[in-house]
Parts: sequence; C-alpha cells; structure tokens
Amino acid sequence: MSEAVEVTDEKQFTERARRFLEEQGERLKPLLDSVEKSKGLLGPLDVADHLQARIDELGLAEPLAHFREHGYAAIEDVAPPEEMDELREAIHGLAEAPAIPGVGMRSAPYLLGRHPAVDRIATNPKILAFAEVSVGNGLRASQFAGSIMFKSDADLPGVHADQNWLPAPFPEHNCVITFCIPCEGMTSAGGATRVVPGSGAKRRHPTPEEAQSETVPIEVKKGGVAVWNGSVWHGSGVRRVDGTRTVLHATYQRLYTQPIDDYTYLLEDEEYMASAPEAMRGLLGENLFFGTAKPGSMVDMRKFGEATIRSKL
Ligand SMILES: O=C(O)CCC(=O)C(=O)O
Ligand SMILES: [Fe+2]
Repeated sequence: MSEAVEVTDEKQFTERARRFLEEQGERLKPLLDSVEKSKGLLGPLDVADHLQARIDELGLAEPLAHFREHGYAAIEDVAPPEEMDELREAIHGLAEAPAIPGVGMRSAPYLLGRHPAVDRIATNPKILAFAEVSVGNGLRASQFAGSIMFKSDADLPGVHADQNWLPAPFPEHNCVITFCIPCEGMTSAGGATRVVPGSGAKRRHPTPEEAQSETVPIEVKKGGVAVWNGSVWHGSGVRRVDGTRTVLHATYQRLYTQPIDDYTYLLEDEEYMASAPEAMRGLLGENLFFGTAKPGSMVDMRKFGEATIRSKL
C-alpha cells in the first residue's frame, strides 16, 4: 500500500507536513490534529482546538471576548505582586538614560535574555496563550523594552497603530500584539495607556487629524496587563501624580513577519539556553526554516514542514 493510500481523508491537510516531520511527528501531533480539525482554515481570533482547554483553564475567555470586540483588553492576575516587584527592579536597573528634565521618561531597550524576571514574564502562560489566539502559533518575540514614566504636565501624545511597518489595509489575521505590563498597576492619572475605541476595525493607520482622537485609558491593577492588537490606535498617557509608572512593553509577532528586536544571538548561547524557560526556544525562532538553505542544500524541510503547520493555527 502506498503512503498516500494510508492517509485517511481527514489527514489530507497535513499529509505532506507529516511526511516532512517524520520523527518530530509525535512532538507536533496535537498541532497536526488541530490543523486537521480546522481544515487549515482557522479564522482570525478563532481559538485552535489544541489551545481551547488552556484558554479556559487560564480564565482568559472574558478578556478574550473583550479583545475580540474592541481589539484591546485588560487581563487581571497575570503574575503575583512579587514578580511585578522583581520586574520593576530589573527595568530600573537596566534603564539606560537618566531622566531628561521635561521629558518625563526613562527607557530600557532590548531586554529579553538579560534578566530572569523579564524572561519569566515574556514566557508567562497567560500572556503566551492570549498572544497565540491573536498572532498565531509559532509566534516570535518581537520587542521587549522597559519604560519609566514620571509626573509631567505635558499634553497627551498622539495615537498610532503598532503595525507601523505594515501597509494598510492590515491583514485580517493580526500580525503584532503588544502587552503593556505595568509593574505598579496603572490608572488614568498614573499615565495608563490610552486607546481609541473602535479604531482597530479600520485596519489602517490614523491620519494626522485622527492621531489626536479622543481616547480612553486601560486601567490595570498590579499583577495585571493591558493588551492591544496591531491595528488599535493607542498612545501613552501622561502621569499627573507623584511616583513612577514602570512598564515592560512586550511585543510578539506572527511567524511570517520580521520581528523588531533580533534576539537570535541567544540561541547560540548554550549556557543561556540551558536555563532559559522552555517557551523561549519558540519565541526565538529555533525551529523556523528561514535562512536554512546553503550552497548545495535546500531549506531544512523538517523546519519548513513545522512552519506549514504552525502558520495555520
Ligand atoms: O507607554 C504606553 O502606555 C504605550 C506605549 C506604546 O505605544 C506601546 O507600547 O506600543
Ligand atoms: Fe504603541
């Protein structure tokens, strides 16, 4: 009997991938089955079969429903307060420039792989499951940057869509998702991120006039995060009270798009990889086929097969 005959009708969508994956088949079986279930046609913001139970267990159904309708959400109880304190310390320790008088902000760029507290929240199960619904399986780490906001009497800045290097109309399958992780929580007066309700549905950048649109704050208690998709117009708030707003801006991208930060050097660092959270491998693109062809050999077909599966989930 030929291999093709052994493949049942339901397996037709993944037949080629199953062949490329060979011994990797077991590791990826839940994903292969999940693609079969959706017949390779999982719609934008649909939850893939392999992910549904995790979404329910993690209590993400409610924020996900809000995100579906509005393109942004607040997710509560993502990490315990001690983890937020540690993250805050990490960002303050790694912030590069001293506060510039009048600017009201310090930044800590390029943070992945440089502090366990950053890596822990970057691979937080709630954040990863939520991100997967929006930007798909096989998602990549894109940009991890810290910011420290101080009290200011400046005007509110304008709004933008984070998919800034994508042409409009933006794809229906979202490509960029940003989690704003405020270590102290964030209130409107404390400088919470602000969004333009309804803007995400336009799937385009704001015009210069629209960049001054009315906004509403996403308020989040300590331990929670704010999240928005790459189409939602948003901007930073301004802090009107004493103290600081310390935020990790954690951005993830769909498998086929070019991440902002390049963290692939971490994959070469054996000592780092030996103790890095397991989910870091996927975020760094360890099993992606891009760039694997060499003189005399085509791209790595096992990795290619894996991408054909992950990209449909
Ligand atoms: O600082 C903020 O509240 C939002 C900044 C922003 O635009 C982003 O993280 O994408
Ligand atoms: Fe942004």
